[in-house]
Amino acid sequence: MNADGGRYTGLIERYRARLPIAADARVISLGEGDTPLLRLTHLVRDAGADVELYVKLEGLNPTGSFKDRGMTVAVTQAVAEDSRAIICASTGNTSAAAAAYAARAGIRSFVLIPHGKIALGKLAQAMMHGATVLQIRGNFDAGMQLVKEVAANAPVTLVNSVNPYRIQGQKTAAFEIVDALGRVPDYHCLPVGNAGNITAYWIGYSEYAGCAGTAACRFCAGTCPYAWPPVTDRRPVMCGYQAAGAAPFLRGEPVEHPETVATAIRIGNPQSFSQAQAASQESGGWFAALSDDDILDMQQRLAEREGVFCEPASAIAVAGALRDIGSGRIPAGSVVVCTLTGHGLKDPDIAIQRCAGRVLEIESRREAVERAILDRLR
Ligand code: AN7
Repeated sequence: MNADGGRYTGLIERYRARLPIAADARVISLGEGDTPLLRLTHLVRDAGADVELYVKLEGLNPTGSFKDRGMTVAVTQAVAEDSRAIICASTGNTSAAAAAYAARAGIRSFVLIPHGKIALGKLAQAMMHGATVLQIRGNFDAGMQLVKEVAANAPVTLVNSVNPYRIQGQKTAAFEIVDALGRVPDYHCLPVGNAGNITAYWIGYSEYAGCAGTAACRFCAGTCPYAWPPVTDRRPVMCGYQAAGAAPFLRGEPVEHPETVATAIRIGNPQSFSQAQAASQESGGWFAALSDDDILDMQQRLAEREGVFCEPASAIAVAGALRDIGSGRIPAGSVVVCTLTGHGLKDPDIAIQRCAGRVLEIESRREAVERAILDRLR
């Protein structure tokens, strides 16, 4: 037992041997990782499907999204390099995580966000944690271009997923899934925006399959130092889902004006495009697109039928998985994991709009309350 009495202290400590963090580094952590892997029952039964379907609840990370996994490693490394400030462009979640981990580290954060297209909860987080919030008259892709140029000149560390330490942290979600299931899932389904996460999962699964550090590893071609004996000999098929209005992977090229209600994945020019394409091909997987209606329907069904409240961008993974299960593309008997990337409370506006009319205005009298109950239970 260590000085912390063995309590969980974050993913760097848990997976330290597989992460590029110096032994004497000051670890910047908020206790991220170790998120639940929940089995869905009602939605599977509703669909008449014969699969084991799990959701990885990444919205239960400290800032409410999977971005914390990458940020703990990226900010730990930035501090180890004596960086005094970090910068990112973001559709919201990266900025929330960057702001929080910078606060924890005692350094400055600068975040570029697209005008008017960021969920309220995410903006509140960046502001509350003391980030300098720069709202640009442009979209995420324009912001990404700007921060790459700025970080090349100014004394700030870029913490978008082009920073390889981000990807290293995010790969740990794949480890957790295999560790929790005691096996590799047959299919892994997730939303794809800037494409860092699908890249990270594939690296994590590949590492557990003993591919990393070998010439066969498409990502490092044998240069990465984390050559481990395989934990398993299998890897899942990777299924990436995009909003129909922001689907560069289906077009095969960048989309100039991406639009979707799922603002988190309103991205037209993904920075990890080629890595994600390689992961998809190598795994025998595919990309598919869903409409905004499909996304919002599934967000609501997850909330109503399973008690799981995720943000719209996250629901796309389950919408896509169930559609592909229904068509047989994902065969019966499969073990399927979907990543629910962010918490539903991030975007209260969308949820409240969606549920308009669900609040009953009644008089402040016992009879009125009782009538409302009896009406509903009839
Ligand atoms: C909830 O915060 O890009 O394909 O700037 O917030 O790894 O980009 C967010 C992305 C999925 C897509 N789900 O992941 C940002 C940002 C949620 C997200 C994605 C994002 P990537």
